[in-house]
Amino acid sequence: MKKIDRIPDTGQQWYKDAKYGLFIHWGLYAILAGEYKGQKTDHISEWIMNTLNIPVEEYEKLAGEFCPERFCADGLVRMAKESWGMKYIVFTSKHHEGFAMYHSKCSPYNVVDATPCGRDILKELADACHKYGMKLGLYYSQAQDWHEPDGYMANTMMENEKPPVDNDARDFQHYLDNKVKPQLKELLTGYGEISLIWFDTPMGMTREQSMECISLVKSLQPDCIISGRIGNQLGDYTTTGDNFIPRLPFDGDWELPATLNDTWGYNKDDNNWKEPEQIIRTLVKICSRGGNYLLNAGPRADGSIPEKSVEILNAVGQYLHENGEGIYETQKLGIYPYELDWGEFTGKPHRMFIHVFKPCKGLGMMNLSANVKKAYLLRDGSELAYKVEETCEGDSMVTVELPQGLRKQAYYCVCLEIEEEWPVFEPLRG
Ligand code: H79
Repeated sequence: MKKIDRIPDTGQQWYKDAKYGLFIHWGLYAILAGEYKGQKTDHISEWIMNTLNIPVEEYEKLAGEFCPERFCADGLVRMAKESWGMKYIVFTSKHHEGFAMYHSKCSPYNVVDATPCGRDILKELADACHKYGMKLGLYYSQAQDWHEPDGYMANTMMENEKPPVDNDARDFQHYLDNKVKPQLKELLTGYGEISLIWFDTPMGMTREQSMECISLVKSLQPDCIISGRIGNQLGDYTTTGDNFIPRLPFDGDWELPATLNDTWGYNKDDNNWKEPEQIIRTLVKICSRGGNYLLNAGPRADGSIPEKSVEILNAVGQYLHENGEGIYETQKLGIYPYELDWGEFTGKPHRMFIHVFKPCKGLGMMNLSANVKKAYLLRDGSELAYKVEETCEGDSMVTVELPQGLRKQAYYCVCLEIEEEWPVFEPLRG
């Protein structure tokens, strides 16, 4: 595939500053929770219609069971903001299954017209986001739509045998003109400010078709950001592979979409949860490399968030509550030449943040050259002693000294105020 040399830029300061957002995957797949007629899926659960080859007429019937009696948009948005420290939410307005989680006038296959609950879930969420000043983005599957004869469907390694789909035989333009564009128009005109559209899996979309979607979005809401997966390298930022962390600092705006366990949609049997510590370390790495972390929660069919997800996100939120200054609004740093087993750096002009993940006697940083003016514990501002020196080999070295109490702790952050705008990381030399 030809890659275009262009540094993607959203032009939106809120997005560059946000660093941490909540992805919400919710649709009819949550009712199945990873199991259909006694058969469990081994794969991401929102793909169950595809991987277990469930016929459209069968899958559609799930809508009749959708009953989100425990869903409270207000509570969820407040929790995401206040307890979890998230700055934006991206919600699945329509995933590959084709079901609209809002009141669509151009397809009756939606959460108001096709379910007994009759609630416009997106309206509830949008109202709560606007109330709490939470930026709202919408996931919209623009290419795959397994409910429509002309939408694409990825050919997968099937658990149930089925003939391959011939996507080339489908009238994709017809689907684009008659479902995607009218629905995008509804989403961007009926729910107030929409800050981002999260397109996904462009598959065979042409450059012109990607452009048609972009032009429509920008004509309705010019500040709305387009995700990297609109296709044809036309997005406003780079979306990394799902759960794939770039190893190095990466130019331009970018975002890592990630799961808390091994699925996006709810799966009752998936207990492979990441530890909060791992999430924190990943968040810090992403910040030091210049990106945003879009971390997923998959509500159950009744709208409740799995307790384990809440527990993990609360713990990460606690770290952010104390150390958020070293996360939000940070910018990409240069490449520090050593892999530290105890921590990781983030930075803002004239400030370097040392995130410490293990008990340490002191924080020694070789090949860091900076005129340090002050070192302090971020969570309470208490000053720490430090030394700026040269090693016997002639390398620069900054050491932050730690009081006894701190030496036993982990998951805290130290701020260095420095004279330079950015610290200099000296390369290794012979
Ligand atoms: O929305 C989430 C996923 O459903 C979606 N992107 C994130 C944000 C996504 N689309 N495609 N993929 C993820 C990757 C697809 C992987 C596949 Fe498979 C491998 C498709 C077929 C083989 C996993 C295994 C899904 C079905 C079988």
